Amino acid sequence: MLSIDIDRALSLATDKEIFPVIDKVLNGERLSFEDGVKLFRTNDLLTLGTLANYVTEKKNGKYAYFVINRQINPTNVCSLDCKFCAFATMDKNDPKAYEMSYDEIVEKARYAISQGASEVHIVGGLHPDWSFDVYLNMISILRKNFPNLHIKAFTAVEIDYFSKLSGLSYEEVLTKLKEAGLNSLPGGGAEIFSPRVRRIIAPTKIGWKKYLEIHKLAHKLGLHSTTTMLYGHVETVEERVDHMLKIREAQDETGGFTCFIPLAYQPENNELNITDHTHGVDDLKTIAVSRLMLDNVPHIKAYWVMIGEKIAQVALNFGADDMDGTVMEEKIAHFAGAKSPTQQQKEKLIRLIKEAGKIPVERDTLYNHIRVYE
Ligand code: V47
Repeated sequence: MLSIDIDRALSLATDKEIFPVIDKVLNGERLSFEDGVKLFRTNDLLTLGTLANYVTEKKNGKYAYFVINRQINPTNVCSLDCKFCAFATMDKNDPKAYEMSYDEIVEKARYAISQGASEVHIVGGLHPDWSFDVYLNMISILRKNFPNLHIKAFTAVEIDYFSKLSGLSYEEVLTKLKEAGLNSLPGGGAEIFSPRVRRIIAPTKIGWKKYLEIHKLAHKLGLHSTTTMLYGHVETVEERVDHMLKIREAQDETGGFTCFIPLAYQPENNELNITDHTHGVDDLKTIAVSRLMLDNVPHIKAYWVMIGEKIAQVALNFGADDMDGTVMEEKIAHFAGAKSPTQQQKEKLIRLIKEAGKIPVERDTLYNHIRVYE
């Protein structure tokens, strides 16, 4: 049951430019590239939010999800040279370089499980001295120790690297990882698909075609994945909409993406000359437009780490229905100046969701309900 009287809510809309887009959404029609750009350009933020919230509630009712999870970043030594990244170093002798042992990784996972975690989310650098087997064994060892833990690990960028290291095809790499115990892929590495932007911010990273090829292949092998978009740097709104449409097209083919996560760019300690964080209006618009454009992606995540708890909470009425989770040890955004905490208590997530007027649901990685906090 929708809690919104949508006609009454939308009777207050002020921007004539988006009236036809509103009609399309209410009629369940798919939005075009031009519609997405208009939505980004509107100043009628409340109408945009109302419309996105309407779509969210049609898909997920009043549920808003969180997961008890832990991020583990096994190394920050990386052979890529992404200009926005403050986490990685190319030099393994850099004082900030680190490598975790298998024991350390297992202990981190063990602690997470003792705190109720159902998921570990593992991503890290493309270490020039590690073979594919080093990464593969990481998964086998975790699986041996924790038979029920959901292991969400390795972005498409890492999968491409493993393929280069091992001489195996993407399909063979994914199959080996799956056999070792991998359950799903995280969405990192997407950045912005536009080749123009990639040349500036991530010149040595794989392009969008390979990123989506790997995700689609993973889906065909029975692995689900999430997908992301890094915004708030040198991209245009047109490039954001184009990024969303490419994801929508891939999702039409496989249906394997569970969630879309807009990642707000954090500007510190990196080589891009941008000094400002994203602001609230842009964060909320990006969440709302994502919800409206990606009609075939079940969930939209307001990642509190990058947009802060306050905007993430408001985003739950602007199209988001997920806050990610407890995270326990966040490095990537915090090395780059994120102002949020590095971890979150479950109780706090429940409170943020309840205050937003939604029903908190502890989920597993695939959005099965673990506990509903009515
Ligand atoms: O791929 C790196 C981004 C990503 C910065 O799949 C930055 O559920 C902002 O993908 N400012 C890793 N972002 C994090 C990620 C993620 C996070 C939470 C959930 C999921 C999921 C995925 O972080 C990287 C890159 O796109 N990133 N540096 C920065 N300065």
